[in-house]
Formats: sequence, structure tokens, C-alpha cells
Amino acid sequence: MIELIQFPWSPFCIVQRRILEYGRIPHKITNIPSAERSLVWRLTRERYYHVPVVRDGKNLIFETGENSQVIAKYLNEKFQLALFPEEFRGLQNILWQHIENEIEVPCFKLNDISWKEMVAKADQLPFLRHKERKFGRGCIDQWRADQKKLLQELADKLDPFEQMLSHKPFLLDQQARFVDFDLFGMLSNFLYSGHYKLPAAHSCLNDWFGRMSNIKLPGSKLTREKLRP
Ligand SMILES: N[C@@H](CCC(=O)N[C@@H](CS)C(=O)NCC(=O)O)C(=O)O
Repeated sequence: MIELIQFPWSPFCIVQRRILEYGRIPHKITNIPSAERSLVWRLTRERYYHVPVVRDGKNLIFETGENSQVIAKYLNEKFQLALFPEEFRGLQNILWQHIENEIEVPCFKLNDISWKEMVAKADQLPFLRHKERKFGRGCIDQWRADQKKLLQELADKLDPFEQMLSHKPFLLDQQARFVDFDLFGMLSNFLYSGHYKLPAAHSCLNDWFGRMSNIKLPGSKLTREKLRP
């Protein structure tokens, strides 16, 4: 059975989790503390310490670069999910880089403001130390002070996605593709604390988010495996 090694509010882990659910792919989830990566380090034979990591029998799947999408492409190929159709090659690549940088940054900062509600007491020191080493001392207090500005920045950055969704059920066409899951992961991270809502004015985005929270690919995993060429 596929195993997803993750922590629950990680935007990149949510992407893969939703893909697994969407594909009705039997899987188990192993949660690790966000700042303690010894399991990942050991499993990857000291090659990787980020999450998500996927284990499929003897195969261990993890990203090889900032924009690699190795895990999603592996699941796509194995379970015939149609997430990366040829016609959207290139376009999806440009979009996921934008989603994982421009959209992800305000999302994680806004969610991290509530870090004490998510991070277990024993993990709080390594969590804070990790953040402050990466973003500077007092970074989370600064994000808290900038909360209004960050919310406005996110709303502005979501405008183009609202426009894309005004004539289609999903970002690119009639079916959920990888970038839909990617944006869903970033926004689910933003919403994780329960203290925010998506901007009300972005009604198409709100409807899309509702769809993305529940959709399942038609047909079982077994039927799709039989259909493979
Ligand atoms: N491009 C990678 C990024 C993964 C990533 O940045 N994961 C974060 C957690 S959300 C991480 O593990 N960062 C390293 C760390 O926290 O030490 C992917 O899409 O999986």
C-alpha cells in the first residue's frame, strides 16, 4: 500500500494527499513532527529531508528539484489520473511555479501566525528555531503584524485564478489537472488554522474550492489499471 509521509498542514503534503483521495488510491498516512525529519532522512538513505515522501513497496519517491513534481507524476502514471495531459505541458509548469512561490508564501505566513495551535509543545522549540534561522529573528511576530497586508496580497494574487474559473469548472478545462491540486494544497494550508476564509468576492474560486475538496476520479483504481496500454 502507498504510504504518504507528511505533516498535516504542509501545503505540499496536502497536494499529494488530495491526489491520493481523488484517485481512490488505498494509502496510509504517517505523520512526522514538522521539525524532526530523521525518518525521512533514514528512508531516503540520507538523500532528502523534506516532506512529502511517498513509499510504494520498495520504491521511495521524493522530489529531485524545486520544480520536479516527481511524486505527482509517479501517482499520475501508476494510477492513470490524467493530471498531466500533453496539451497543457509547459503551461502547467509555468503555473505550478507561480502557485508554489507567489501563492504559497502569503498562505504559509498567514497560517504560521497560529503555529502554537498546530505544533505540539515538544516540537515548538525546533519549529521556531527552523523558521527564525530561515526567515530571521521575530519573523512570525512580523507576519502577525503584517496580517492585513498579507491577506490583501493573497486576495490580489488570487484574482487571476478567479478569472480563470469564471468560465470553466477547473483551472484549465473540464477536469481537475495537477495545477488544480497544487493551488488546492496552498489554499488548504492557508485555511488550516480555521481562522480565515477565502475572499468572499472570489465566488468562482470558492465554488471551485468546494468541488476540489470532494471530487473523486470516476472509475476504480483497478478498472483504470486494466485500461493501461
Ligand atoms: N518542491 C517540494 C517542496 C517540499 C517542501 O518545501 N516541503 C517543506 C514542508 S511544506 C519542507 O519539508 N521543507 C524543509 C524543511 O522544513 O526543513 C515539493 O513540492 O514537494
